[in-house]
Amino acid sequence: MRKLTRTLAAVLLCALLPVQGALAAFPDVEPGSWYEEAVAQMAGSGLLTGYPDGTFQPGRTISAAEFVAITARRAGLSPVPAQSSHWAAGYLQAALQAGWYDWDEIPPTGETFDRPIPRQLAVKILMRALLPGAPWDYTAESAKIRDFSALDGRYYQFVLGAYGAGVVTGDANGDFRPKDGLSRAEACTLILRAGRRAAGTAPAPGASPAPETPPPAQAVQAARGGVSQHGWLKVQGTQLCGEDGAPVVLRGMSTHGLQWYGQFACGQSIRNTAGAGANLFRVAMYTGEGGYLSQPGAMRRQAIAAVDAAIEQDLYVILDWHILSDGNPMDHVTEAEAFFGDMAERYQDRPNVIYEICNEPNGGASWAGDIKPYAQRLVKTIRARSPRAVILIGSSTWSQDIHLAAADPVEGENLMYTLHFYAGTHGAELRSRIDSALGQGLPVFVSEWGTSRADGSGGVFLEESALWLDFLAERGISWANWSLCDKDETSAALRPGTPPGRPWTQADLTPSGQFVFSRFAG
Ligand code: IDC
Repeated sequence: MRKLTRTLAAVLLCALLPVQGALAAFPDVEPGSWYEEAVAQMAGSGLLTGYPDGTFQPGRTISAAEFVAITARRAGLSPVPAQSSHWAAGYLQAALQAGWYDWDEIPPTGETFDRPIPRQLAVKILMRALLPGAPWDYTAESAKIRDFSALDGRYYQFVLGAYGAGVVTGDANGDFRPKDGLSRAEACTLILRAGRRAAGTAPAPGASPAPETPPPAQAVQAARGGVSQHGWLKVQGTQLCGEDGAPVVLRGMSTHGLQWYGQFACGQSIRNTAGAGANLFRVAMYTGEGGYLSQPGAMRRQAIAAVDAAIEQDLYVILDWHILSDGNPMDHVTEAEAFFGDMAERYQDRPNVIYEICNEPNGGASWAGDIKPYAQRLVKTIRARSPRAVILIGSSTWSQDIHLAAADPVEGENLMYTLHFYAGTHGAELRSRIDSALGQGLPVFVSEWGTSRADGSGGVFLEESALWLDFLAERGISWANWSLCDKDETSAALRPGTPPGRPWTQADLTPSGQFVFSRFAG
């Protein structure tokens, strides 16, 4: 076995080491093929050669060891002493030390050195080695990758950066196939392109002339799972499903208060959110704090404009009666009935619209005495105009008391119950409350959550947020994140001063925004 390993190592070493005269055409490299130039260049620079029998084997899958060794040579990284006797161990150790990849991705113990390197990892290594710090634009680039949802989150920035730099273009179907292997021909092409970009001999696509003005606004359809795909939603058991009965998970952004940050609740901002992969938008219409109760006409107009803009982007859209300082929904039940009656009539033919009838009851509002009777009235009002729409119902303690709703739910179809959490404040206890509620048959919808503490600030708590989102993903629970605005608070997705009216780049997003936008796909 050991001998065999040595022989194999010798063959592979031979396949990689520069050999004089390697420029001679390989019999199996088709003249005029898409990879011919890359192979010739790479072989000509002595970065790799053919096999001892004179072939190059362009279609053969490249191993982790081969890819790292070639990239290291291209980047001028010398091998360092390593424990394993594998032929490429010195290169792999040097690359690991240089931070091109993490220990778990190619363990230095060697068992995966000779396995195919997944494309997403190859791109990470390439970008770290040759184009570190390349900018990445989530909105622009993720839309180009048809199978973006198959990509693991830890590779987003590298793959998006590689697309932005023109290093990767995707296959004929627009797929990246992040977990597939890479042929030797493909590897040569990628390494050559990245090397040229690093040397400044290849312009970044779209880099010249530098756009002085933002690109024109373009309609972007929801990247995945919008209304055109799923149609009228229906609740089956505890799961939200599409018209065809298949489970659907909605993920997207909530606005901040329309009365303060309405500029992020229209046109381009909604388009940017859809373009980043969201299929949900929540329109938070505060009732108190200068909201609907003090200026019903203006707030109604703004809410309608936001809903219409979301519909245009193929998004599902939650119309949220955002009670907060006014903690008991019964206090303004008449206004709520009038508003939702009007809206349910207006949007009765629109499968997009979801009605959230009371954001967060709090204070003295009780489930049995106030919230449930309120919900029964509102469900009746909405159902009379829009019989199929999904209706979201809050609970006491800022929509955390779903156990009370689970024990005594409202009668009717297509009703879901909201659970709100803030990752810096709420954790395992609320999660287990969700599991109990689901176990009792209560459909749960996280119509608001934040990466911050419950006051909208503090942190940012991304690890806790990731735990939460994984938990929700495992259970097929939909969510909207608080909030799409540029307020100087950690829960805000945009940096202060970000213009609402142009496409955003990664640099416009706060750490919270970057994290949340990267999780629309799951
Ligand atoms: C917060 C905003 C903050 C604003 C405050 C009061 O982030 O800028 O000053 O409301 O209007 C909720 C509410 C949501 C809160 C959010 C964070 O639904 O309106 O927004 N939060 O405190 N419930 C739990 C947390």
